[in-house]
Amino acid sequence: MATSTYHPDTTGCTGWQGNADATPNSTLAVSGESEYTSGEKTDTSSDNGTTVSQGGARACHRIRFTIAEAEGDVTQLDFKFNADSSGPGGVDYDLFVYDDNGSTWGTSRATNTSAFSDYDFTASITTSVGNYIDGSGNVFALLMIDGGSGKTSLLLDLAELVVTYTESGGNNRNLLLLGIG
Ligand SMILES: [Ca+2]
Ligand SMILES: [Ca+2]
Repeated sequence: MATSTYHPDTTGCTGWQGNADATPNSTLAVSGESEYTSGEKTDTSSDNGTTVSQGGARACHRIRFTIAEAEGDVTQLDFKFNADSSGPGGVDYDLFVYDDNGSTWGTSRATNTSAFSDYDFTASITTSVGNYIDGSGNVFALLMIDGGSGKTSLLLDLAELVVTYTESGGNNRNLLLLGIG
């Protein structure tokens, strides 16, 4: 097993900020979203207190991790989103991962219902991992305020995906050893 780590500023990856119309369902994109600038990709690629802020109702950050590993080699996806909030609590902050096979964001994988200054949203996928990787190697995750309060902002500090995979060549190496034997 080996791992690779991806952030919005990793080659091929990017993010968007916007305001969802509702709890995400089947639509991959969020209405009114705008893609991160290169500076915003950098700002969301390390947990250093430099954030990208999105305000308004159902503020959200949608990240596309484009992974280099072959889908069939991937055994686990581990997400970590570190964020700050401003304004009152009492709303849900939710992390979603897009199921490309079912064309749905599904249910929240990590939740915080209070205002917070520094919080890690984490989620791990260990079964049917290929369902979450599309035909172009894209994995999508979304952190959003799942509520109506426009007085709260969602400040994304870090978006990270760690991909665990079987190293290619393993089977070939075994065949080679059989050949020597
Ligand atoms: Ca932080
Ligand atoms: Ca940051």
